[in-house]
Amino acid sequence: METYKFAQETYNKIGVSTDAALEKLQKIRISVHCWQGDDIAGFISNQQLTGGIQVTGDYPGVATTPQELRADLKKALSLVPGKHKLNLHAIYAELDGDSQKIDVDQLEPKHFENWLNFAKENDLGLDFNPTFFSHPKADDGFTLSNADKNIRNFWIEHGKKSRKIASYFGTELGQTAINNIWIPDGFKDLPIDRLAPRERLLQALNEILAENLPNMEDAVESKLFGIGQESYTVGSNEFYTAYAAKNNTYLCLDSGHFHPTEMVSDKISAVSLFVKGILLHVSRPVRWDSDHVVILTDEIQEIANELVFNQLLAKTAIGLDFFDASINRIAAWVIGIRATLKALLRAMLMPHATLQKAETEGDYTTRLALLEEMKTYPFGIVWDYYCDINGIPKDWLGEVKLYEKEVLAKRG
Ligand code: RNT
Ligand code: ZN
Repeated sequence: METYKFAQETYNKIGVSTDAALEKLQKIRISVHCWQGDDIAGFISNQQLTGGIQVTGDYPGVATTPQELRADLKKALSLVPGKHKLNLHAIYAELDGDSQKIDVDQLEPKHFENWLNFAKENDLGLDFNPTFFSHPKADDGFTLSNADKNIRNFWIEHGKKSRKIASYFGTELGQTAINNIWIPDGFKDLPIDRLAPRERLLQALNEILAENLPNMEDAVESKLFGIGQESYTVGSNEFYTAYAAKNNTYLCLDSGHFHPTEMVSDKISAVSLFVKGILLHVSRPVRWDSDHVVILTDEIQEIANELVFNQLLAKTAIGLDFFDASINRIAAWVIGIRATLKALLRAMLMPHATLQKAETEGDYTTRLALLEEMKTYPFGIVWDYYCDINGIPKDWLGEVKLYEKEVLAKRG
């Protein structure tokens, strides 16, 4: 408390209220991706992970059942301040008796009943993703843009069912659920026809989105390349940016989905002027779309600054998308969620009005000097205090290690 008072006063002197920042931060829900907990395996396919994404590492204790995954998520969420959302993929359905009979084009809300109950019990929102990979019908590399009408229709049906599930979640929880469409479709080598697959994707999306559903929002996620789709992806940035703007959907920006010198932080303000909303997939690309655990990098900070400075938090949904199997998976979640929250807090503790004034007056010296000075302000004290008032143990890692010993180590 003494130390918090010191930080409070230090920030007050530059016109920043730490209390107001914490109040604002408390309202933010991060959409936590369930797939960090089981290396994107899911429960309904025994197929290998496909779609040009890759998880590396074999750290022991991976969750292999819905019960284990929920227990791990619960542990992770107990070590981060705030109330959040859980982001599910269709492959996390629990089919029980239906497992032999149904495929992903027949999924229904009832297959996610346990997840919904888990969300209710833990005051979580839910988001959803149709899974257009790790499935025999995606093995030729094309789903919604497949030239084969039957395969295309199968995936269109999956997309429609997914929206219904999202809408059900949103209705049940009284919190809008986002249904995010990402497909892996693309070519390894130079295509002759870049247009036709995009025409088919456009048509397929229009069909999927045709019905108006309550309490859900649609998002579309672009990508520059995948492993095995290096030369061409159907759902490129231009395709989806235009699609989202024209069709009034959210646009999903994944921080690993662009050329390494292209920054999502610079794209946010631009697209915000044209799309209904933005969904972020906060991730950390290292040399490629490697989906490393999010840490407090300059780019994460810049993204947070954009959202806070431009008052874009209201039209932005913040989701995480990383997967690391080389370290404790629960720690991975905790590190990534905490880093994202820290970046937001730091942005909220910036003397924005002073910086804006300096910029407006052309005083770029002050702008740069102040930005640099802020890096050594006692933000860590404010963060610790925030964790404290939220009942989060300082030694969260100790808790993870204990859980590893008592629970993870005993898994087969
Ligand atoms: C893939 C996309 C996509 C997936 C998840 C599992 O490059 O980022 O969002 O990571 O849907
Ligand atoms: Zn993503």
